[in-house]
Amino acid sequence: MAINNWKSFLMPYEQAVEEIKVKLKSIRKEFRRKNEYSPIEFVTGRVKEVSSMLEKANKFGIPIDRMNYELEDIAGIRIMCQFVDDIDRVVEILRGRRDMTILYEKDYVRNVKQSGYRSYHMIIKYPVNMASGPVEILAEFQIRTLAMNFWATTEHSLNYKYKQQIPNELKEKLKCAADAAFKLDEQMMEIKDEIKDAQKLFEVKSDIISNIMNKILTLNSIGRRGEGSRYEKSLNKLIEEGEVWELNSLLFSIKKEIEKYRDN
Ligand code: 0O2
Ligand code: 0O2
Repeated sequence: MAINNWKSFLMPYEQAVEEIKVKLKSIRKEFRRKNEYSPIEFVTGRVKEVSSMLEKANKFGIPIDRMNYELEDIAGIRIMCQFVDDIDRVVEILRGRRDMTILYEKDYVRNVKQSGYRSYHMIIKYPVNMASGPVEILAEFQIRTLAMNFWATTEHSLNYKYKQQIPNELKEKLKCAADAAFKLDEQMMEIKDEIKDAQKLFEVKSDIISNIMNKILTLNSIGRRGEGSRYEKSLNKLIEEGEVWELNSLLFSIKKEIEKYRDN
């Protein structure tokens, strides 16, 4: 393949990464809109650098014109989760999708790699509609916790620095760090319900507070600025330490106030 074709070669991959990111982010939004816990914390994506593609093709003896069939991670999507068991939920969600075909999966969460690397990988076939017509590309999902991501990102940089030849002493330290990341994930699982409750409480409170703020704006817009500022003061008192019932009761009384003026 001529080098001046790289740009068009990569176009469907770029398109696929953008599309899949939007789709996965909207799954997260859907959970949040329903006030449910989302197993997806955040999503990132990238198209592999041309230099890394060539390096990998050289390493595995892949001819350049076979790269789109044999390099499975030219398009890479990373899904970060808070807890280890979220990974299985994300895998189930992806298995249920009709807009992609799963070719195979690699479970490095249960089968930790020699390096200490943990992540769940899925290789998929994904159809993209380009101006020139439909194209199917391969893409790789890496699904991991925040702790797994922290470790993998750091180890990846060191591998790059040492050109895959990390000195043994450093390798040992990385193994210890991988064990610590594993323990952190285990400990987080133990207090998962507590963390989820706290996050839920935060979301519920934010929802009521933004409702109250909207009602204060309504009061101001119908010329009841005095009442508006009185409610604003009450809200300020509750913002940090107020209980849900106190915020709800403030919301209830401001709604009543608005109805009173609307009826007159
Ligand atoms: P928001 O509102 O921050 O959630 P993009 O093209 O910007 O959509 P891209 O290029 O993949 O996405 O961006 P990047 O920098 O790789 O990060 C992707 C998303 O992950 C961004 O959110 C970051 O804010 C978010 N992110 C990165 N690190 C963390 C982290 O440690 N914790 C959390 N919760 N989020 C993180 P968005 O999509 O811009 O939107
Ligand atoms: P990049 O720069 O992230 O794209 P292998 O034959 O085992 O060497 P293979 O067959 O490509 O690798 O598949 P595998 O093992 O599923 O790895 C695919 C990707 O997973 C890698 O892509 C890395 O992103 C990540 N990965 C796998 N093992 C490790 C590891 O030990 N440490 C880190 N940090 N990441 C890992 P690339 O192309 O190697 O790199």
